[in-house]
Amino acid sequence: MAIHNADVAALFDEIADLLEIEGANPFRIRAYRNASRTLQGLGVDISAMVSNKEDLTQLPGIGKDLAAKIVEIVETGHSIALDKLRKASPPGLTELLKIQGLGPKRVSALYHELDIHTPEQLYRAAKDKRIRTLPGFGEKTETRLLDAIESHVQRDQRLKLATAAQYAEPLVAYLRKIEGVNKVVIAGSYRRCKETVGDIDILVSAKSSPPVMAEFVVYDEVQQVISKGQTRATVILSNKLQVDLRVVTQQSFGAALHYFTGSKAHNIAIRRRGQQRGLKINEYGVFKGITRIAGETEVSVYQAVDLPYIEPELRENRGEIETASQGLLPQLIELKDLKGDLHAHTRATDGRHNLEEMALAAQKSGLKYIAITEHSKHLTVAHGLDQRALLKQMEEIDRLNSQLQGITLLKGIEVDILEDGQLDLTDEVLGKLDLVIGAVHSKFHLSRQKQTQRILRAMDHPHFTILAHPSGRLLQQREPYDVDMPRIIRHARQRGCFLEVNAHPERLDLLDTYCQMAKTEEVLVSINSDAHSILDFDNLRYGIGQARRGWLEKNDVLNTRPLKSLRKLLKQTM
Ligand code: DGT
Ligand code: CA
Ligand code: CA
Repeated sequence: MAIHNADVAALFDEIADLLEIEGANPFRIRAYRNASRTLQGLGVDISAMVSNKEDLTQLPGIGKDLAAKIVEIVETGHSIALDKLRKASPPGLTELLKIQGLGPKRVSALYHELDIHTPEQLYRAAKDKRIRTLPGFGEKTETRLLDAIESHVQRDQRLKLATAAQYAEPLVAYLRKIEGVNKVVIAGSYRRCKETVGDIDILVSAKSSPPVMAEFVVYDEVQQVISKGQTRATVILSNKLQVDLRVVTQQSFGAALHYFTGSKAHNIAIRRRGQQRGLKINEYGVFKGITRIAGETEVSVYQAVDLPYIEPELRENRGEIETASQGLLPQLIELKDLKGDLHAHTRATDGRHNLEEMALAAQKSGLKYIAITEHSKHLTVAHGLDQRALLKQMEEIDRLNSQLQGITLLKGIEVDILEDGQLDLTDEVLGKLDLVIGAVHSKFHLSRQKQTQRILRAMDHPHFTILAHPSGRLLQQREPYDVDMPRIIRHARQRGCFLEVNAHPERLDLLDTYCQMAKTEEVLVSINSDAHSILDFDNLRYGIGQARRGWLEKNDVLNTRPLKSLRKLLKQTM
């Protein structure tokens, strides 16, 4: 079975986790984490690189030792170093790390002091009020942990969209090569660009279905065949991802695509609309009595119920059908509409590449400008910049801008919003920048009122431009902090500042429904990669998906503006 980038990354993460619980050298731990990040963002297949004998040390953060470990994992499926670490600790210990609020230090304390190494043991200990006795835990932490364990246990097996894509895209390419296959399209929540997907639904139109079925179930990654019929099959891939495949005829393709794209709520509403017109709609077509009147294309299905085509990202039955019937659907933003990226890091803090490398990579992705927005000094884990280091970087940017052609670097900062709403750098230096992104990176557990006030106060700062990842959630890892988002959106409007749609696959933050609210309030959003490496500009597509789910158009997005208009808009905030 082929080893994917994500598989190697997961093993490296596990090594880093175990080393950290063990209390190993922080630099060693960091090296594994960096390597994992490189692999997760890598656009090329690491297995292919290994079999082509390419030099892996070319990759950011991969030295000789890690390169050898990658080769070992790709060739054997495991790592001896990891096996050793696993042996030295009870199984399941790393499972505890997935519980919100538990880092390696705390897991280490729980394990060494209370011999806790499973979520169940942790739950019992918290119920028995034993956790609070540990130094550094306390009663509050104990209560918080109880909630966290509960949501951990309930968490389902959904995959992040970008992770699913790593598996789905090669499978689609494989299916396209089968003889007699016309079209292969992924439907379901994947096509609607939901941030996580439960399974993958693939539709194929082909001359004949048996060869497709036969080839599908022998795909290299298939671990288990759940069912296999004449025209449909379900399998589980090696990463536990379920894939449903259906082969349909050309004349039903549109109807099937519509049906299996969903959402279910949207389908039901469309079917009802059909019934009102005396039509029956199912995955085979649109029927008047026994006559098929539409179904070859999705457009024909919508036409049959007097609607224009509705984009998949809108199909959640959140008002799109009514809006479509009034002819008022938005013209959704597309990736090519982005002219720049306003959030990127370099090696000066926790990024992997230098200014010039980032600028050239952005240009290669079709962008005209990028803002360099390093962390500020308060964020010590990321080596945040102080005033002096920032001023020095600004000089470098000036120098580079005078050399670069066709791409412009903007001077920015991702400045920490401190607990009291102050920003982590002085007005004097912030005033010299092109833009100031404010971000919450600490004190996630303030009360709703305090958290909201903290952010509102930061936004009132004279130099504040964009609120980074406004909810602070990390998909499947950290819930959004408790904050009055409608109030923040309204405040952004009054204040004339902007909100970020952070495109990182783990963030996708602003949330889709709040994108919609920002649009209604006429607050522009900025779709930003938050790039920490030259590979991360690829993530912009997930930000676009998120924005499309939030009904956003080109004009609703700050960084679709050409540089000159952008500068004007930025000036207005400062
Ligand atoms: P997921 O997989 O949980 O992320 O979400 P979906 O939307 O991909 O759901 P899934 O895979 O269960 O089904 C794919 C599509 O098939 C779904 O979006 C709509 C359609 N579908 C499934 N079951 C029903 C149903 O009972 N009625 C209707 N009208 N459509 C259905
Ligand atoms: Ca699905
Ligand atoms: Ca499905």
